[in-house]
Amino acid sequence: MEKRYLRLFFILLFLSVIIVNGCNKNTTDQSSTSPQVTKEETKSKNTINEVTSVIVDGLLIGGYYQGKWAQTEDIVSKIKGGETYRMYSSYEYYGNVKGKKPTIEDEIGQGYYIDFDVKSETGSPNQTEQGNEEEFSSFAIGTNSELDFEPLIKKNRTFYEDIMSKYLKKKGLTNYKINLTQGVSVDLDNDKKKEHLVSSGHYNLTDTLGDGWYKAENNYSLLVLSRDNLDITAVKEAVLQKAGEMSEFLKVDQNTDMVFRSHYYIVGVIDINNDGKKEIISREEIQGGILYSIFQYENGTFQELLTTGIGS
Ligand SMILES: [Ca+2]
Ligand SMILES: [Ca+2]
Repeated sequence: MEKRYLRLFFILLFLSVIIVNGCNKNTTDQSSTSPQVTKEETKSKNTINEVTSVIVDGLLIGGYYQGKWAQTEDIVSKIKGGETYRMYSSYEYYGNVKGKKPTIEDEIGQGYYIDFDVKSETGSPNQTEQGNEEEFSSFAIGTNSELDFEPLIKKNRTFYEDIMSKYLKKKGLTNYKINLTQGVSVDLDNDKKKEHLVSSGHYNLTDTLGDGWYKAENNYSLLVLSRDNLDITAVKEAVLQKAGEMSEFLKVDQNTDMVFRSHYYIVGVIDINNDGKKEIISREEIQGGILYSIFQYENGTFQELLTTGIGS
């Protein structure tokens, strides 16, 4: 874990240098790149991007290739180094950089990581982000095209807690505590109205069964969607199952309902493959690993396009 946070720190450091250099912060990423990025770009070779790769927190999570969503293993050999990447946080477009050839590294688990061809010489992380450190993710899309990027915005905490509270009440889960992981608002379907995505999870330490499992009663993780004048719906829920064959290992009765602890974060909303429909990149933190997913939201439903995980 530590190494990953070190990497995140350096990404933050690098991003802060770009911010300091005065990159424009437009909704669509047609703004010019910072002087520093341009300087670095001239040193590296230019490679036309063969795939539209998606990198979150330095990890290659997959991409879009020949008209289809593709897993990391299917595209990694197409990335030669020298490709162009558009760098973002959940809230801002930062500018373009060049990426190096992916290398296998063992952080939380083995994965392909891409380093970017930018040096950060001075400066300290600049807390211009609206999110707290835990929520912060940077991502990069490897493409030569301009993309439609939709920055997340945050309303006050109570607004999102109310949404979660309504959902839990509707489900009859009155004893469940609200413990907000993230609340963001963003237009997912280009109708000019913002949808609200709220994640919450609460686990009583006394209910732990070990290895990420908890007794199901009163413990939960949820990612829900709220739209004006419509029902609040669940997008993702923690894995729920009976102990079954695992009961011996977890020292519980076979019929014990248990839930696998997870925490959901929305990383960013952007039209990765330039088809006019925005994708949602999410991160799910679980025991010993992270799952990254790309969704599409259309006609009121979510469709999972790609999921990749790393971990032990
Ligand atoms: Ca909308
Ligand atoms: Ca799209």
